[in-house]
Amino acid sequence: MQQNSRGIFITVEGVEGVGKSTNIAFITEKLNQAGIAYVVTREPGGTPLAEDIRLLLLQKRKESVSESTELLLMFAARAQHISQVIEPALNDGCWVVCDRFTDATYAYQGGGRGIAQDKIASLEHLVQGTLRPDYTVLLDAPVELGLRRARARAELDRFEQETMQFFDHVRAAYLAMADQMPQRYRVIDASQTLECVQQDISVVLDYMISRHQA
Ligand code: Z5A
Repeated sequence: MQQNSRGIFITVEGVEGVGKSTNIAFITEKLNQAGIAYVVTREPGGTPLAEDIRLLLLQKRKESVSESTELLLMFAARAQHISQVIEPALNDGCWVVCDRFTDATYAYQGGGRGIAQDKIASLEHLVQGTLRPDYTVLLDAPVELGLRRARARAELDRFEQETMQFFDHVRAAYLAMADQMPQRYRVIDASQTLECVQQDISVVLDYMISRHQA
């Protein structure tokens, strides 16, 4: 279906292994059924250059990575992703479904690494201007559960090697953002069976679709 007005920007967030990739596939299936044009993408990444930066960020290395380097690389990838993928798609009237976005920076670099929120906010302003997600689906589950699922699956990347305390701070930062921005956030209990998680996501998506396709 051809869309005329600006598209809707949906981000999916949560700690590792909570089911972001699995449920993004479900979300896009629902958008297909509703005849909505969409782009599905991810961060860090989403363009060839930003995917190169992703590799730099996730690779395990002997050299320790400074917090500022990590923060700036996240926003460098994001700047490219916004200009090449997100803004053009939204301007074309497509919905954008993004696996993580700037709230991941507040959660991981802010909550996890302890970088001050105002530093992150100044880069957010520089790179994004007024661009913010319309909706954020937070898949929330106890950290141990997500990590168990993620670790059963593949070799650990640089982030996945962090301590439980780090991930507890990440989860707490996400839940704090959900409390502060109830209009944007939809929190789903990701510790349920996949069927129940997807029933909850369906309710949220039906609301978005009815609100924006009316
Ligand atoms: N990062 C950052 O620090 N700052 C930033 O600004 C950004 C990112 C943007 C890469 O992210 C890293 O970048 C990430 C944060 C950092 N750190 N880490 N680690 P990523 O999103 O690519 O990586 P990830 O979070 O590790 O994603 P993941 O491991 O692919 O997890 P997921 O997508 O949430 O889960 P999944 O693959 O859909 O599911 C995991 C398994 O659980 C799989 O086998 C499923 O079949 C299973 N599953 C899912 N749901 C269920 C339910 N409900 N029941 C049972 N089993 C389930």
